[in-house]
Order: sequence, then C-alpha cells, then structure tokens
Amino acid sequence: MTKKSIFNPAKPKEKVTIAIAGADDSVILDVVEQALELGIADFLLFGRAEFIPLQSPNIRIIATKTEQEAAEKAAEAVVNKEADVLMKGNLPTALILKTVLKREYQLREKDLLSHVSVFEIPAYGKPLIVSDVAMNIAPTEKEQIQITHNAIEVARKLGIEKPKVAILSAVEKENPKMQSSVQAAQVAAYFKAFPDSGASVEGPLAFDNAISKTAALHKNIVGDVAGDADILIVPSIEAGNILYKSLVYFAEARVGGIIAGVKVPIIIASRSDSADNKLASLMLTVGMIGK
Ligand code: COD
Repeated sequence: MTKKSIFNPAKPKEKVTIAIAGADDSVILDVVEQALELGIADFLLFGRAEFIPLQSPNIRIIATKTEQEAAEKAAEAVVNKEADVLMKGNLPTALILKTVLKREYQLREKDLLSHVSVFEIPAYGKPLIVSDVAMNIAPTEKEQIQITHNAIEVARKLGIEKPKVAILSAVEKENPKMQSSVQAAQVAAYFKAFPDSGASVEGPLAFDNAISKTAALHKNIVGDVAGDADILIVPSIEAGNILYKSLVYFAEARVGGIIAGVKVPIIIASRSDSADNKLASLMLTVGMIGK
C-alpha cells in the first residue's frame, strides 16, 4: 500500500463501529482482524456464531440463524445508531440491497441509490471511479443521471474537485441502433445544460477513448474528459461487472465499493473479493466519514 493511496486514510478522529451482515466467513474475519490491528474500527458481527471464532474487547458477536436475519439485524444496528457503518459480509448483494431499501429503515437520502467502485490501477495514474456495477441493473436516462450525480459526490469527497466523467458505450458517436450510445449522448447533454454540476461530462465514449489520450487522439476526440476520465458511467450492470472483474483479475487493481445516496456509509464488496480489497472498501469508507 503506497502512502498516497486513497485506501490508506488518516485514522478517523473517533473510532467507528462497523456492523457486518454475514460475518461468518474466513475472508471477512481476516479483514476484521487487520482492521482491529490498525485500530480503525470496532465491530458488531452478525452471523452464525459458531463460525465466528474471534475474541476481542472491540468486537461483539450477535448470533443470527439466517442470511435474512443477519442483514436485517445489522441494518437495524445502523438505524438505531449502535453502529456507524453497515458492511456486507458473506451474503448475496441483492439481499443486503433489498434490506437497505426497506422504507421503514429510512436509510435513503436520494431518490436513487447506486453502487460506486473506486479503483487504484497500477497502469492508471489516478483513482478511477466506476458506477454502477452492482445495484442498478439497466438504468434509464433519468437513473443514469442520478447515478452520475452520486458518483460526482463521491469523487468530491475523495478530493477530486471537478471530476471528468465519461458516459460509456461501445462507440464515441451516437448510433440509433445502439441504445447505450443514444442514452449516453442524452445524459451528457443534460449535464452540459447544467453548469452547476461541478463536473465535465462527455458521452458517448468508448472505454479506450475515456482512459487513453493516445486512443482519443487517434480518433481525433478532443475535450476535457477524453483520455483522462476520473469517473466511468457504464451502461449496464453486466458491462460494469465485467469491467470491475477484468480490472481486478487482469490489471491488479485494488478496489473499494460503497453505496451512494444513503444516509449512512454502506460498504458493498463482491463476495469473491480478496481480504485486501475488502479492507480497501473499509478504509475508503472510513476515510470519507464526515466529508
Ligand atoms: N434506489 C432507490 N430505490 C430503489 C432502487 C434504487 N437503486 N432500486 C429499487 N428501488 C425501490 C423501488 O422504487 C421500489 O420502491 C422498491 O425499491 C422495490 O423495487 P424493486 O422491486 O424494483 O426492487 P427489488 O427489491 O426487487 O430489487 C432491488 C435490487 C437493488 C435488489 C435489484 O435492483 C437488484 O437485484 N440489483 C442487482 C444486485 C446484484 O445482484 N448485484 C450483484 C452484482 S455484484
């Protein structure tokens, strides 16, 4: 981990308490032990107690019988302010998302919640934010606009003052036969007419033109964003999920994942993510608290 890493924040002024839904998992327990060693958090661990063989004055284990019960009790812990952060452990993403969306918990802050991934990729000189790879399945134009707003807000909290946002498709010119390219143009047009958005938004852009100046110049694409994006907005969960996993498996990326648009910090890492990437999600979230 480099000193400048976004996953290596200063210790929070006050220690936070993290409620983990589905802590009965060896990778999650590894993350908990590392976080305890770093002294960055206390934990409430929800899951099958017989699979949580940890003892520490900084953790409390709450035995639950089903994944549903673990998700609900952990969510209730943040709702009741016994914990500051909710983290998904070893249970399906859709289950924790459905729980978070329950109206009685009143955890929604924005009309649309979205998943935001923050990558550190050795081959890219700065953090790269990608959304939405895990929550909104096939966003409409209106939803993609809110996903973009949510991602811009996260970028700001990370200190990127005027983020450069690429709305991705497979091409850089609108093609009426390719819906994602038409929608990308509409989303980009919306932001161009919205000068207070605090971001430069362009689309459609293909992936290479968004992140490589050489590729952009080769196609004579000029503009703030082309080749230098801070944020990539993907057209669908499938495209986003494949990009996420390609970056992790082929490009040695570290990644942290959170839900944006909610009142409390929520950490959602993929179940197959390594302990290191789950710890990255935790550090990212702790680093953004209070910003
Ligand atoms: N933001 C705010 N409200 C929402 C959102 C959202 N993103 N999604 C749904 N809602 C609201 C709806 O307006 C409605 O009031 C209520 O929640 C239920 O809506 P449904 O029936 O469409 O939603 P669910 O509960 O069936 O599904 C919501 C999920 C987020 C679970 C669903 O979209 C989903 O399964 N997403 C993919 C999750 C996944 O499998 N990820 C894995 C990839 S790693």
